[in-house]
Order: sequence, then C-alpha cells, then structure tokens
Amino acid sequence: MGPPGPVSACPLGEKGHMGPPGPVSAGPPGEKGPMGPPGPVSAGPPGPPGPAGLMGPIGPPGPNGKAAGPPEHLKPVRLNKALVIASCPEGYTKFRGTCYKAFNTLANFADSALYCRVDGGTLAMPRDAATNYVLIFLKNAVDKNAYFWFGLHDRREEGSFEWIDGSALGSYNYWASGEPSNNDSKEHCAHYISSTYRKPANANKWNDKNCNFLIFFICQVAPGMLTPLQDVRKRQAELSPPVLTFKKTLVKYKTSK
Ligand SMILES: [Ca+2]
Repeated sequence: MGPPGPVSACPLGEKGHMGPPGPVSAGPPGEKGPMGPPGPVSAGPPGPPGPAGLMGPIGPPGPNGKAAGPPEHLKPVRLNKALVIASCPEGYTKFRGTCYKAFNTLANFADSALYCRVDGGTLAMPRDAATNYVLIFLKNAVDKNAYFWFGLHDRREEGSFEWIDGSALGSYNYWASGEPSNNDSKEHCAHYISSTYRKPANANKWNDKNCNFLIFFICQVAPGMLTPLQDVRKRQAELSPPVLTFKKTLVKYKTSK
C-alpha cells in the first residue's frame, strides 16, 4: 500500500452563533431573614373614660394651723370694763361733762392732735367763755410762759376758722387784738398766748400761728370713752418713733404785732 496522501488543507469555517442560555441553576432556598422593624401604631380615636376608682383611705392629720384673724395692731380694742368708768383719764379735769388736760410736750399742731387722739379725744375746743377760762387756768398751772395749741384752725379755707371736729367757729372768740393776722400768709392754727406775755392785754388770748411751730397743747376727751391704759400705752409706743424725730428747734415765743 502506498503512503497516505497529503492532508487536505481546506481553510477553517466561520465562528458559529452563540448558543442558547443553559438551564437556570436550581439550588436549594436560602435561610429565613431577620425580623423587620415594627410597623406604625394604629391611630384610632381614644375610647370613652373609664369609671371613677374607689376613694382612697383617709390621710394622717396635718400640723396645727395659726388662728386666722387680722394682725395684732388692727384688732379691735377689747375694753376692760373695770377701766371704763364715767370719769376722766388720769391728769384730766372735768368741766361741764368734758375732760381737759394741758400737756407740757412740744409738738406741732398736727402731732398735738395725734397725741389727743391717743387719749381718745381731740385738741380742746373752748366754744364759750366759761370753758375758755378753764383752759387758761389749766395751761397756766402747767406753764405760765408757754404757748398752747387748741383745736381751732383755718387750714381748709384761709380766714374761715373752724373747730377741729369740723364745726364752725361760731360767735364766741377770744382773739388778741389784731388777730388772727395770718402773718406771711402762713398762720392757720390757733394757740393761747402765754400768761406772761410782754403785752398784758394780749396775755392768755388767742393768736393764729404757723402750724409747724413746736409748742405745748391742750386736749379734751369725753369721760367714760377711754381705751384701757395698756392699750393707750401700746399706741403711744407705736406713735413715739415718728413723734420723737422732730427737729430740735429753738422755740421762740415771738408773736405777731
Ligand atoms: Ca397771728
């Protein structure tokens, strides 16, 4: 036999088309995943209120409270009947049913009136000659050289003198000659001139003076209208600080011409 013939040398064919995809791999299912976050809360309308619960047990007693009432200084005065008698307070002199006292305490007109109020009264009001002479007697027994306020003024209306209880002066008066003078338009309060005044005709008579002048004064109170002594002392103590802050002024007994 002869040798094999030469291998046929044909050129290669073209590349074929891509084949169809193979079958999907069908492996076993994966494990269960973790639990997801909670979903939104259901937002339905609130239901009706439930019934009231049972009353609880009674609690322990609280601490003792303070007695209710106004502060001490505003409480009404409790009168001690033993002290309320139809006579005058200590140092007062009764005349025609009214008690009078001349004080040797320096004060301006307004504070004099306050002192009298502490005793349950007012500055004295000599509405007639007899009472006027009693007051002159009382003031001179205390100090013949001093001036004394009494309850007459024209602070409300210049020239219209009135008693400190608001009543009009009336027909009786005991003004010194030329008084009331309202010197410098500053004299609105009445006082007794001293008994030893250099012009005897004007001694013990009435004069109008600057109400800020510091002189003595005369009070009047109704008998039996007293506050108990203890209460008076208490009120005096309350009044003392402002009263004692007066400027110490040299008192000159200078009168108008
Ligand atoms: Ca005068």
